Amino acid sequence: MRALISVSDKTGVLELARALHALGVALISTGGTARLLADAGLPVAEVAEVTGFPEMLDGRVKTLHPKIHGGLLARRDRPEHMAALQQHGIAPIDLLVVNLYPFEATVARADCTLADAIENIDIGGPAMVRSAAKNWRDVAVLTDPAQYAPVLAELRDSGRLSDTTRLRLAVAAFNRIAQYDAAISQYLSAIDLSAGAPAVDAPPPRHPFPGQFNACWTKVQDLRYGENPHQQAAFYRDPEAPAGALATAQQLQGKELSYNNIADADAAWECVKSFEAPACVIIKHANPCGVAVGEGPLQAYRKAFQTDPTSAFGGIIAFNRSVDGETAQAVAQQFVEVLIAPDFTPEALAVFKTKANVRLLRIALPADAAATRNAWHLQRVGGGVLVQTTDVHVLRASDLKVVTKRQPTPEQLQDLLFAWTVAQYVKSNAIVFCKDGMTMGVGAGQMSRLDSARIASIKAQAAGLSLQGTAVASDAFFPFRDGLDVVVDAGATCIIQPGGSVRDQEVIDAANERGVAMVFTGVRHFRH
Ligand code: 93A
Repeated sequence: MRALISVSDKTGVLELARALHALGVALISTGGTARLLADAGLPVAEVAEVTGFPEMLDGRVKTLHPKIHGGLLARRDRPEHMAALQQHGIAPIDLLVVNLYPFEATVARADCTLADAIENIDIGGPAMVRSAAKNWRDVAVLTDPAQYAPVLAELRDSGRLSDTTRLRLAVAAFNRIAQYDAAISQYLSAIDLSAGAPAVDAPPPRHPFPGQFNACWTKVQDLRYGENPHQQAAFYRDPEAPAGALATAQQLQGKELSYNNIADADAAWECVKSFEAPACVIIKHANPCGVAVGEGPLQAYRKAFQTDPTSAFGGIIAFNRSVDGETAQAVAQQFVEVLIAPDFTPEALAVFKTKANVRLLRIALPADAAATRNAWHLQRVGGGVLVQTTDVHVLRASDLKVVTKRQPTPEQLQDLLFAWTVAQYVKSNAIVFCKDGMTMGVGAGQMSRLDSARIASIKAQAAGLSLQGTAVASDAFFPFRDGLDVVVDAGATCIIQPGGSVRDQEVIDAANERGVAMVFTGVRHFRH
C-alpha cells in the first residue's frame, strides 16, 4: 500500500505517518511535508523522485503530473488501466492525505494583499483530492486531521477500509473542495473592479457583497419537521459560524431540538448576548415576552418572568451567566422548552436531571459577545434571496439627542437604553415599556404602531404591572402624535425613538405638552 501525504496544516500528520509506516505503508510526500517526515526519521520518497520532475514555479507545479494522477485515478478492476500504469512505470497510490493552502485564513486577515490571496489558491491539492475522491472504490482520501484517528483504527482492525468509509471520505472531500472554491469565488467576486484591476501588493478594494453568493453549509442534523409537522426540515452550520453562535451549542440533555426550538433559542441567545449585566430573556414565537437585568441570574429571571407569566409558559429562556442551583430551581417551577446559558453549575444540572424533557444548551460566550454576530442576514424570497449585513448597531448614551424641554434623569436614561436594546429583538412594529431594568409591557409584530402600543399596555395590565413612570422604546419613528399619546396615557414618562418623521415637530410638541422626556437615536431597528 502507498500513501501520498501533502498537507499545509501539519496537525497530527507525523503521528499519522508513523502509524502508516508501522502498518507497512510506503510514504510519498511534497517538499515541506516530506522534510517534516524525514526529520522524524521516517522513510519518505519526495514527489519529485516519483515523477522524475522537479517541483517548479515556486511550488506551483509539484504534484500535477501523470505519475501522480495516474496512480490515483487508475481503476484497479480494469486490466487496461493497470496495463497502462505498467507501461508508463506508474505505481498506484491507495491513500491520499491532503489539506489545502490556507486560503480562507489568509483572506480573513485585514492586511491580506491580492498577491497573498492568489498565492494561497491551491491548484495541485484540490486536483489530487478530486482524483482520489472520484476513484473512491480504490483510493481513500483524508482531507481533515479529525479523520486520521478513526481511519487508522479501521486500518488496524480490518487491514483495509470499508467501501462505506471510502465513500464517506470521498463525499467529505468533495464537500471540502466545494467549500474551498466557494471561498475563492466569494473573495474574488467581491473585489471592486470599477477603477480597473487593483494593485496586487495591497488589500484590494472590496464590495461588502460578493458578485456570487456561494454559501456552503454543513448539515448538523435532520429535524423531525419544520415550522409545521407537514414540512420537512434540517439544521445546517455555517463554516464561518462566529464564536458563541447558536450553531456551536452543545446540548446537555433533553428531547431533540425542533425547528421552532432552534429559531427561538437563537432569538433568545442573540438578545441576551447584548447585555453586559446578568440578564435573562424569555422568548415565545420569536419575540421576547420578558427581558430583565439583575444582580445575578436568579433576580434577572424573576423580573423577566413577571413581565408576562402567561406567555412565558413553554418559553425558551436564555441567560448570559452560568445558571446556578437556585436559578435552576426557580426556572424548573415553570414549563420551559429550552434553556440556554454559557454554563450550568453541577447543582443546576442536578435540578434538571429530574426534568429529562427540558433541553439544556451550553454555548461559550465570547468576550465581545455583542459584536460577535453573523456577518450576513438572509431571507428567502421566491426564486431568490435577500442578503443584508446583520443589525449589529449598538447605541451609546452619547449618540442620543434629547429633543424635549424635559431631560431624562440618569435612571430614565438607563431604562431607555435597556428598552432600546430589547426593541431591537422585538418584531416590528415594536413598542417596549421598561422600568428598573425589566420589560413591563411588550407590543410586537403589529401592522400599526398604535396597536403595538395598545397591546403592550393591555399585557402589562394583565400581568398586574403598572406602567406609571416607565420608559418606552419604539423601534421606528412615530408618524403622528397619536402613538405618543397612547404610551403617555399608559403611564410612560420618557420615550426613545429614532426620529426622522416629517411630523417630528408635531410629536416633539406633543411630548412637551404632556411633560415627558424624549430622545432620538437617529437609528431604527425594523425586524421582520
Ligand atoms: O502549488 S500547488 O497548487 N501545486 C501543486 O502541484 C501542489 N501539490 C500539492 N499546491 C500543491 N500542493 C499543496 O501543497 C497541498 O495541497 C498542500 O496544501 C501543500 C503542501 O506543501 P508542502 O508539503 O510543501 O508543505
